[in-house]
Amino acid sequence: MAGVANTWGYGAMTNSMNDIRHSKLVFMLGSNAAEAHPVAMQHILYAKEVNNAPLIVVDPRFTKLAAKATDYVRIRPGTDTAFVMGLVNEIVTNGWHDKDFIRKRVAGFPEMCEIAKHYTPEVVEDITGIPASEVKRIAKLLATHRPGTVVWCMGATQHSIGSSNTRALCILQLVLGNMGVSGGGTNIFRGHDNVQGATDMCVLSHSLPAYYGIKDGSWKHWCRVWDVDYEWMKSRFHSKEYMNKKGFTLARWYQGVIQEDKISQYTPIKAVVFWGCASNSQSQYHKLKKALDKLDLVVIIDPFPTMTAAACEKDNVYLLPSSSQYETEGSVTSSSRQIQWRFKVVDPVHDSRDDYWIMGQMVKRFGFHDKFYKNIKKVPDDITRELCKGSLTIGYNGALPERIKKHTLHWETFDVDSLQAKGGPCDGEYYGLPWPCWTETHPGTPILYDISKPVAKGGLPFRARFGTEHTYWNGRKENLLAAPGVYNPGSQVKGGYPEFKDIVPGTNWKTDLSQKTIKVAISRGMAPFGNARARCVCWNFPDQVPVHREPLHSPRPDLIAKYPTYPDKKEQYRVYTRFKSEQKPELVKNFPYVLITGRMVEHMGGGAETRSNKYLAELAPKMYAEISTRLANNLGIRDGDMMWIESPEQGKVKVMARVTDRVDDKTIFMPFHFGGMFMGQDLSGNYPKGHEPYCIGEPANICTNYGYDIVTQIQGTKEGLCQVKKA
Ligand SMILES: Nc1nc2c(c(=O)[nH]1)N[C@H]1C(S)=C(S)[C@@H](COP(=O)(O)OP(=O)(O)OC[C@H]3O[C@@H](n4cnc5c(=O)[nH]c(N)nc54)[C@H](O)[C@@H]3O)O[C@H]1N2
Ligand SMILES: Nc1nc2c(c(=O)[nH]1)N[C@H]1C(S)=C(S)[C@@H](COP(=O)(O)OP(=O)(O)OC[C@H]3O[C@@H](n4cnc5c(=O)[nH]c(N)nc54)[C@H](O)[C@@H]3O)O[C@H]1N2
Ligand SMILES: [Mo]
Repeated sequence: MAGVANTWGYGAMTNSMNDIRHSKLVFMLGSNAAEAHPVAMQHILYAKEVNNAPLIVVDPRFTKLAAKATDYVRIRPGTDTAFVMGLVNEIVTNGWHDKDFIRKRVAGFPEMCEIAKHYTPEVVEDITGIPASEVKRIAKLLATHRPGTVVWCMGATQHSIGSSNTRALCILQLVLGNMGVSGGGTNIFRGHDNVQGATDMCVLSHSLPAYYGIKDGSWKHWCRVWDVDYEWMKSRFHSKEYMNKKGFTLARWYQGVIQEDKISQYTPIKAVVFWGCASNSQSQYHKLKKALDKLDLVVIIDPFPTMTAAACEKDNVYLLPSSSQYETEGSVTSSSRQIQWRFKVVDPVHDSRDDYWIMGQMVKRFGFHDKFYKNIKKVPDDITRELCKGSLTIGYNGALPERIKKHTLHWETFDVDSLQAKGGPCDGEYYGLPWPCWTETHPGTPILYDISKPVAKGGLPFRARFGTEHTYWNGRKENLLAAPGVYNPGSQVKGGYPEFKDIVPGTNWKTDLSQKTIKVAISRGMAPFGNARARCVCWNFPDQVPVHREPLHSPRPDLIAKYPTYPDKKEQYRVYTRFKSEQKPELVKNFPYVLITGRMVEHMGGGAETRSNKYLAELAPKMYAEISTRLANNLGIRDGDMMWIESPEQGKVKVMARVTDRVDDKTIFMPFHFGGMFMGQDLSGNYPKGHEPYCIGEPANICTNYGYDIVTQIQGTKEGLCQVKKA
């Protein structure tokens, strides 16, 4: 069957939640941490209160986080790249950039500046709606409060140019010299419990575990780890081509069934397994629903039936009740790259089984249990051990189950500010052995790219990953390794160096399973992955330097002409993806409002869990849309009235109006946690009897528009257009 990937998240934190306590400024773009990361808020508020750090919040909505900001910046959805490149330009123009850091540790700076200079404060104002004076003021705040941290979340990533947003934010931190230092960094607050672990272990269709790309060498590496024959593995695929071909993503798998966009696969998809995934989290839901009706088989492995069960009209669905996190154990990895052991609280209740058991049974019935489980004597410890053994790229190899458990059991011995244990059985180690944890005695890496510490004590330079030299479009050639004089204390080489290889002939630090290469590097005071410069120019991306491109569905036809989107992509993760052919300037006439979506603190994801909890359901029982006072009055809509929100692709939902000036007069916001309704129709009769959630509502994703990131194919659920009518 085709692989299906979850590409929601993007990246990992370079520092940690706790390290924000050292920040002199906190810049948050597209995050509503007050609702989505309420525990992390304590560190953000600490920086604000104790360090007097400005808290800058960039969001189209005045959110609960914005309410805590010292500086709230209202931005037009989908224009963050223009704003951030504008900040970069303003910083460089005024000479506020960290010249020493850039000279020694950054690549492609002059080329990046050539592009950034287009984004003058006036140009930024036109694109983003942020006054030019605000652009200048925020740039000055960033320059005068170092080190500052940059935090981003889904408001930055869920766009057709989401990957450009994330790169622009990295460039901002490089220009300010805020990388590799406590209080700085690029800190992506991630999503689910253990989503970092899930990404690290590859719930993705374009790589193998630990970011080993799907290539022959990686397959051979993992086959060695799993102790299975590579030739046998190859024989499991339709053809060699498919072994190394990216699969479908979670955002677009249903195209593999309905094929509205052309697919590049030898067969349509016939069956889907939802393993801890609620389908109403996917955009264009009315189209996904068509796929559910067409499939031969739908399997839901979840503690709850989810909206998927209610949406399936055919008798093609199997429910396998899985247990919850409290009824199982294993390792989980946090946003801050820290690993913890989760101990079991109770045995699985009712007739549920834990995910390991279900997985084991499936593998048995598919007939290859003997191959994959022969070295797994104890579940889950031996599974963790196997992942550690193979995941050398991100240094999971030192985080063995015994060490993780010891940390979790002694977490009171770790310091809240530094994350380091003071005395006790984990003395000197960092909590959760933040990856990379290179050896069985390595303390973990609390801050990535920090050259003030020896590598053996948690320091690291930037990784050498893209060769040692590059020639830019203007003909300039640059050495990509770090400048002389840049090295971690104790390094045998006093400057840049490439990655380690051929210590064991024919292998490198990523593929040497004896781990000798890594140990040799550390014993020389050096990083296994080399010591290079961080890139401002990514020659392997569609835009080498991030530039503004209008959202696919934009309210500004004039800017579509000036900043058009990409050409269509013929084969992106097995499906044709429309960009240019989808960007129609006239759309705004009939769909005049911008639609954005996001979270509320009371509910989680598709809401199957939280809407099945009567206390949370009581706190937030109703699906709604935020609409500004002026717009509501113009449309004759009063707070609490029902209204229809309609998408350009014939999706529509009937929801309650919440009249509020959190949103501006052109923007509608909907939370995406509801399900159980479909375009005005009540589906609660479709849930298994007794398993209806306590509250139901329309899925916002019926209205979220077509549109996907050019690199990751994340769905653009934070840009789009809609129409609003009183119901
Ligand atoms: N209570 C609760 N907590 C959660 C979750 C949950 O469902 N419920 N989900 C978890 C998961 S999986 C994730 S990924 C995280 C997500 O955490 P967040 O990304 O913080 O949550 P969202 O509300 O989706 O989006 C954040 C903000 O982005 C803004 N935004 C929309 N468009 C734009 C734009 O173009 N530019 C900018 N700058 N901002 C924009 C929205 O108005 C919103 O306030 O939360 C995690 N935590
Ligand atoms: N419009 C819009 N859509 C969005 C977003 C948005 O901001 N706007 N955000 C996107 C993002 S960032 C994300 S991450 C996705 C989230 O989308 P999903 O991952 O589909 O949403 P969740 O509800 O968190 O789904 C998790 C499911 O796992 C089940 N579950 C919980 N514990 C276990 C377990 O131990 N085992 C098993 N097998 N199942 C378990 C829960 O009951 C739930 O049904 O939504 C995306 N969709
Ligand atoms: Mo997420």
